[in-house]
Amino acid sequence: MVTAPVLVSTTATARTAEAAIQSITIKVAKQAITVRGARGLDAGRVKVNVKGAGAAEIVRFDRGYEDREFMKDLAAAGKGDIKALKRAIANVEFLGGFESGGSGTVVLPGAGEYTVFSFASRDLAHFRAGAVRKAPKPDVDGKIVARSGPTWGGSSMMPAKGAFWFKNADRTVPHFVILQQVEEGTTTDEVLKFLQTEEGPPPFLKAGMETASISSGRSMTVNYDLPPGQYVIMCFFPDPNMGGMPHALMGMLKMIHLH
Ligand SMILES: [Cu+2]
Repeated sequence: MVTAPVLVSTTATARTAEAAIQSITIKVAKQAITVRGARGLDAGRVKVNVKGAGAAEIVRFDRGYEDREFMKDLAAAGKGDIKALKRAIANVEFLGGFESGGSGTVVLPGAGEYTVFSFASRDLAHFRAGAVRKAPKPDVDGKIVARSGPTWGGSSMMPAKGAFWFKNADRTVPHFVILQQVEEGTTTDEVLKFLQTEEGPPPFLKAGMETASISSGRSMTVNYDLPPGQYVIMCFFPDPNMGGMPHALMGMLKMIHLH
């Protein structure tokens, strides 16, 4: 980044914007999830850092749907119970989150209680947010958009390090992003064939990253730092209208280059 002399007024604006972004840190352990920095938190855009044993996902429950129902539905959905999956999708707003070591920003839509869960923990954490405080969207280097179909839209090229904007523009179901490095020249047909048959060596290289899920209409920004190369964008959220089939197996695959 270039450091240049700036006008006093610009500096003042930048300082205000910086102060306006709040930040929380989520630590995931098998027995417990802890949230730091949530005291006095306002809703709106919040910086989130995740540490510990696994990914953290921030959600908001509908009135009358609580921890017990969520844990039950999550476990049942994982075993292929489509009714439980549909109930969870209907009652839970997925707001985003990051894998361990990951960070970015998520938007808390309004005052109220939020829940944090992780597939790596048996615990749930809760925190409250006050009324929405306006905070600017951070600059991004690319965008990844989930669309109805389901298909991917957005950038076909991004820098290897930066932040991308992930938006769920699909009207129906939650989606998440996996960026998985592949051999240069790999096609989505080749990846799909592997996913469907699981025959032959996986066409995947070592590098990759993933985000938590976001519901229809939600977005988040995701910081990333990956080796340059070709990546396939995938989502494995189970589709309730396709018997729980992960979206990637329905062909929700797109190639992107990081340079
Ligand atoms: Cu999906």
